[in-house]
Amino acid sequence: MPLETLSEKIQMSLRRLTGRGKLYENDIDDAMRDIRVALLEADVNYKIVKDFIKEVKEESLGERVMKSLTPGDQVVKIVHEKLVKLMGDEATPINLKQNSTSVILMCGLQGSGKTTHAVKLASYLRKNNDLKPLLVACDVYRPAAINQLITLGKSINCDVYSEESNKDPLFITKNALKYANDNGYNLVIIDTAGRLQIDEVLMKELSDIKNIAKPDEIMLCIDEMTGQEAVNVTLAFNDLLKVTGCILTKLDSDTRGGAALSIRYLTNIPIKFIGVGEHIDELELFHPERMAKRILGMGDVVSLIEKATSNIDEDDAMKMMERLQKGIFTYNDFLDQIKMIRKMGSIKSLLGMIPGVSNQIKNVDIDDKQFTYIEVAISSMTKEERKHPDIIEHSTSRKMRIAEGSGRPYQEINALTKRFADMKRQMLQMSKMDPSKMTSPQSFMPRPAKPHKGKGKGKNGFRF
Ligand SMILES: Nc1nc2c(ncn2[C@@H]2O[C@H](COP(=O)(O)OP(=O)(O)OP(=O)(O)O)[C@@H](O)[C@H]2O)c(=O)[nH]1
Ligand SMILES: [Mg+2]
Repeated sequence: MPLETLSEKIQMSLRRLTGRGKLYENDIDDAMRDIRVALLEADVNYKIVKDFIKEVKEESLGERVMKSLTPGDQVVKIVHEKLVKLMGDEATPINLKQNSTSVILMCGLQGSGKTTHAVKLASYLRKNNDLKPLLVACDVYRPAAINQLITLGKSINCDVYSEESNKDPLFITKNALKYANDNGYNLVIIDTAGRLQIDEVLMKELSDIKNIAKPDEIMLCIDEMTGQEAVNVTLAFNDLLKVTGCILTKLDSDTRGGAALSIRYLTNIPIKFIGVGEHIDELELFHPERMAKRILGMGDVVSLIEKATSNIDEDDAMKMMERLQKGIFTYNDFLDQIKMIRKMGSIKSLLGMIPGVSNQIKNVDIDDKQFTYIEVAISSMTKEERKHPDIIEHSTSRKMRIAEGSGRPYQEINALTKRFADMKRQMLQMSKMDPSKMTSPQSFMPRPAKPHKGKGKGKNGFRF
């Protein structure tokens, strides 16, 4: 889980304040000292830490807290508000053109995640903004870099423009833009080369590509593992390129959180996305509010719901609902449900988004392999058995055969059939409720973000 240590330490110091009827100045001092250490250990810039603690303390000693019946909760609220402010208050939408081809230029140091995130963005914007993306391979220095982009592009069925014989990124950019216009692509994402350190040749090349491509977004990939050094890297890239947004990558790794909490405050460049895994789906919009909630262990139900909405197909969910209303629930349906859940990520990461749960499960080993065992067991059932679960439930010989076929113990298969029967009963009971009062699970959820078309904002972006 990202920022786990920081999150734990802040929560621990705040927990000592909550649940008490009265707080004294030295209670607040103690908590602030611990939070200060936690932030410094997370590699947050010392100036930010100083300002942050000062503001939180001042407000915590004010009337709003001292006169409150739940002063500890008020301090938590203040810490939350200040964290949100530190990270930029509001989410900043991506800049895209409405009626012509948008261009995103990726940049960043070597290994910061440019290629992976070029592809993640292509997939994300195709899904959420209905765009037709073209990835462009402008890292011409390593043949492997072009192949990496081609392979990743293929994995999501996205076209990649590359030129094997051409070693000039400027020509490739020009040709790619023409190719995109001639072939109906309305989003061009340019992957570029990285260097270990900022060097003049690279910057010149990026700035030449920028002049040709006139990008709507210059996205800087920043590896969260670099801590507060990220600030200097961002400032250096910004000096030469006028970066329009950051993607904070590898937030799933053992990161300390320094970059997430420092970049916006010290550079004024918004973090627009976060990369939370190597997989192409593991990209999220950056919401200061939600990030602050995650840090404070207040859960992030909105992100959880969004994950569900973007990964569960509405038609599939409706079909399943209709089948349930007809009293049908088979092992095939169960398999489909498991697949839907698995698409959203690991169970532990999903549970961690529920308020109050992340703390309780942090030392619990939640084994996603259980799902695999169920899938293997179901795949060892015959077509007939999957459609008519009843014929397995009371047949020892069938259960033994399934156990043997799947390599799982008999007791496990026995328990699975019992649990399945219980689940089926409960689901069918639910589906017999007054249908006029029923809603599909999907209708509780917000719509996936669509390009913002409303008046007022002037820019094309997401609806939040
Ligand atoms: N865990 C994790 N790994 C990531 C993430 N993003 C990228 N990676 C991994 O980091 C490594 C480098 O990513 P790339 O996308 O190749 O980075 P790059 O900036 O294109 O690298 P160069 O082209 O060499 O400059 C790869 O092994 C990626 O799988 C992320 O969000 N989380
Ligand atoms: Mg690369």
